[in-house]
Amino acid sequence: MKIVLILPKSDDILYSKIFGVNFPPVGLAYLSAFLTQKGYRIRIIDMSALDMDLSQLKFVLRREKPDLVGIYCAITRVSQALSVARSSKNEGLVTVLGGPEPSIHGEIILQRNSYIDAIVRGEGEHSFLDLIERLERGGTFEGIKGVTYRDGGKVIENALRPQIKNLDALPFPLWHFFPTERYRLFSSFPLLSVTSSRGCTFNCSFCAVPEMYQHTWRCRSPDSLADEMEYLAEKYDPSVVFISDDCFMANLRRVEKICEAFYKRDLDVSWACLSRTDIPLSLMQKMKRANCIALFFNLESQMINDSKEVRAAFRNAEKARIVGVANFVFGFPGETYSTCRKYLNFILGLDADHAMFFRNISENGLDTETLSRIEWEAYQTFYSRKRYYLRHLIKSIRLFGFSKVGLTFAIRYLKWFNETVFSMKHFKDES
Ligand code: B12
Ligand code: SF4
Repeated sequence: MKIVLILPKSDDILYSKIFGVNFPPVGLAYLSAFLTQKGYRIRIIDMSALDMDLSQLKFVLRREKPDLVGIYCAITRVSQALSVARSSKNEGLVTVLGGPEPSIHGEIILQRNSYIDAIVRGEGEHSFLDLIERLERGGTFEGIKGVTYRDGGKVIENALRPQIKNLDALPFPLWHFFPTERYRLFSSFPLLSVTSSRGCTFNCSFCAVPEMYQHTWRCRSPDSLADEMEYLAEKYDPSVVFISDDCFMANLRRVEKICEAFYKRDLDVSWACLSRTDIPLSLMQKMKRANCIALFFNLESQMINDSKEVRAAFRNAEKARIVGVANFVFGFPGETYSTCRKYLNFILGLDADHAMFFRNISENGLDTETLSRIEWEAYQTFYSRKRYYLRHLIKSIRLFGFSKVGLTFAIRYLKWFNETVFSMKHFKDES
């Protein structure tokens, strides 16, 4: 059976334009490595990175002649994923959706869109494999754990699938099947991703992760992660590897062990991860020693009330010579334009090296127009501060001086930084 896995385009996301970033679809990468190991021929179509439209997709599908199309879908890709599914069905193919959005809204998606045959909920590897094998035998999807499917006019949600116990057993992604030349940060640094754990035991109301992973958190061993980093460094030589976990910092002792494993092997690859703010300086220093170059601190509006911890996190990152990035999502229910401005002022006072602002589009929060306005204003205000500009320039030169990235990259980064800051200023002048 021939299978095509597709990453549809995303809604317009400002951060990807500003930071010149295309994240590699690491979920599809693990899924395809697993299916390849089981003997299947997988073709990847990253429509997002390739900027491919539906007519080009149709052409590729006709050329490839797959039997089955699997489509990744998160909230920022829903309309594009549905269009891809419709086009695939028009080509007479079996269409299956996976990823966070169908994992939590599978039934509704199937009820409303008759061109989708099935949805794989949560972790994809075993459920998708079972579904493929069932198709090969000409059977229905009845009873396949983790799958929601259509049976005539009815939508049937099969039971949950027990999760993979040993994540170390999963094969490493085969990135040469992906358009890796398009996965870049600041438009020039080759970027790849790994995951070291899955799930989260917290229960934030806006988040899809707890339901996707049945309120559990599982992790790989530090050695398994170090093996994958070594493999990536040798085979693909990325400038940065992003650890794309739901909750990488769930267990700080484990993070420490991971750093020790990286350090022992003298891994020549820089990495970055999402982080909470209550990380001690000693751990950040260990992370730096293990080549961590950036921490993306997930900030929440409530943190403004306890700003001491947040300020300390950025101060410590600076002491450890790690780039501190403020990650902030605007527009949760109850927020207004003026509360968002208050959050922004708080972020401006943090001495963050960079800031990534997102819009909450998953709930009935702020309207799109206000969200767009605050998002732009946030980037513009953050990057057009004179004091920030000078400080960051000096800091970057110091950081590059100590890091393993080459002179060419340092120059490209500073070029990006300069252009970004000036384009923000330009925007401000115009408005
Ligand atoms: C890292 C991350 C980011 C990073 C990088 C994003 C990237 N593109 O890599 C940053 C910080 C930039 C980011 C930004 C945002 N993110 Co984000 N992000 C994540 C996070 C924590 C990890 C994603 C990941 O790599 N997972 C690891 C891989 C292994 O898992 P996976 O992709 O889910 O794949 C597995 C299964 O889903 C399944 N599967 C996947 N595809 C398919 C396809 C088929 C056919 C099948 C059968 C199975 C299958 O099999 C895979 C292997 O088991 C997820 C949480 C999550 N678990 O999805 C949130 C998440 C995807 N983000 C989310 C959101 C909302 C956002 C933002 C809009 C900001 C916000 N919070 O409002 C922005 C913008 C999104 C964008 N367009 O990029 C939501 C999406 C919600 C939803 N209902 O879809 C999530 C789920 C978190 C949440 N709060 O609920 N994000
Ligand atoms: S801590 Fe992060 S991953 Fe866990 S439920 Fe909250 S937002 Fe989701």
